[in-house]
Amino acid sequence: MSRAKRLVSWQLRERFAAGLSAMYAGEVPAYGTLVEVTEQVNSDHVARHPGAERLGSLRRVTAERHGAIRVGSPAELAAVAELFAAFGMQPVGYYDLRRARSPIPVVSTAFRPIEATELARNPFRVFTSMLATRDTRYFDPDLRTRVDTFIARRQLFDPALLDRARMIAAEGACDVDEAQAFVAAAVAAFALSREPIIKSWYDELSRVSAVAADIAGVCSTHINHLTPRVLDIDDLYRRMTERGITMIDAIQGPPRTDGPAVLLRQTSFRALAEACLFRGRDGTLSPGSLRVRFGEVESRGVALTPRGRGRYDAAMASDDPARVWGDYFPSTDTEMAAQRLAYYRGGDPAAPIVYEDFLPASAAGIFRSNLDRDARAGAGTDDSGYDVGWLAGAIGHHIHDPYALYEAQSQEAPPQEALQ
Ligand code: OOG
Ligand code: NI
Repeated sequence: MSRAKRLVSWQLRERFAAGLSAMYAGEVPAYGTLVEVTEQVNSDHVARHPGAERLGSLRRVTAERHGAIRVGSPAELAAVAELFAAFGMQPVGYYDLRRARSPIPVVSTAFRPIEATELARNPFRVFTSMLATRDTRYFDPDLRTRVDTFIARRQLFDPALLDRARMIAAEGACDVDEAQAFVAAAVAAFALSREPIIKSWYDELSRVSAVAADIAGVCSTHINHLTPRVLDIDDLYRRMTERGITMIDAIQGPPRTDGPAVLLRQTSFRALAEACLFRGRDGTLSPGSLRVRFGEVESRGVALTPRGRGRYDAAMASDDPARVWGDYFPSTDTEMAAQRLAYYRGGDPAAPIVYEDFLPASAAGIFRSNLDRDARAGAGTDDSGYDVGWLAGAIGHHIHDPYALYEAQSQEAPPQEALQ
């Protein structure tokens, strides 16, 4: 029996990431510049540094992106989980950004492939945050009810799209002639809506937090940034500045060091304000603008073990992490592996396992640096009950522990050809 050609989940994921990238480039011109400069930095870097592909092939890194979205309720997060499952992306890790030095009223997870071969094919990931409406320090009971009601009435995804996603996830593949429409519909669900925004509601939420307004002040979600991966973030920073794009922040995460790159370094720039329409109390429409999207770039290093992460946190607590780095970390992969500070496939120092996740302090810094202002938590204690177990139960999905995934990878044999 002849069967229609099928696309498997990584091929769908590759098309999904590419589709979002094309859409975002059309919407946010500075993103196009960022991708262009990133590709130049990466090919220059690989040409000059033998072994530069040890943390991922140039092919993987060139296509590599992470996006970020924000939703308003566990039901919406569950819908996101169903959609992303069709692309082989599962929730990994729990980030409580309310605990950051500059708190943000969200709890988050990241959807990504979890197997080494899948990550090597296409590692697309989406940092996904949920508004913490149960946290009474931000939302009093009356406001919480109104936010929850508003969220419950909107529909982020067409039910037919979610039905298709469930079927594709169950089969692990999709007929090639259906794939294009499915991916296009999934991409379109994350476009910035041009629907009028109710001004009084948006403003009321903005007084709680700019993030609350961005999430619950409108009837849809949107990709708020799409981040390419660069092999030399300091070089990128310099070249973007030369192009006249002001990178707003210092680089988040570990300092530049001579030893093995660890975890994740990120920096961002603010996108331009985009036109929108506000609806006033009397129903009249007036033009306005919002700055809800931004640009970000990242570089990735080796994944740290819990022990390495303890050292990292201690180094970062210093006033000058770069100066004290050598007190916490050795300068070679061999030593990192011997001291069990980082993960290496089969324990082989020549085969570092790249960090595939995020950092809560950096994530909060990225959120923060792109807001005009954000509110502080009100007084009181946190009795919301949010934690990873609560979130997993609320969305009805297991949330993978990143350390367990790295640990399992480190037990695998050193790399084969496919991972190079
Ligand atoms: C997410 C910010 C976090 C990162 O790379 O750490 C993030 C957001 O602003 O919605 O994307
Ligand atoms: Ni990001």
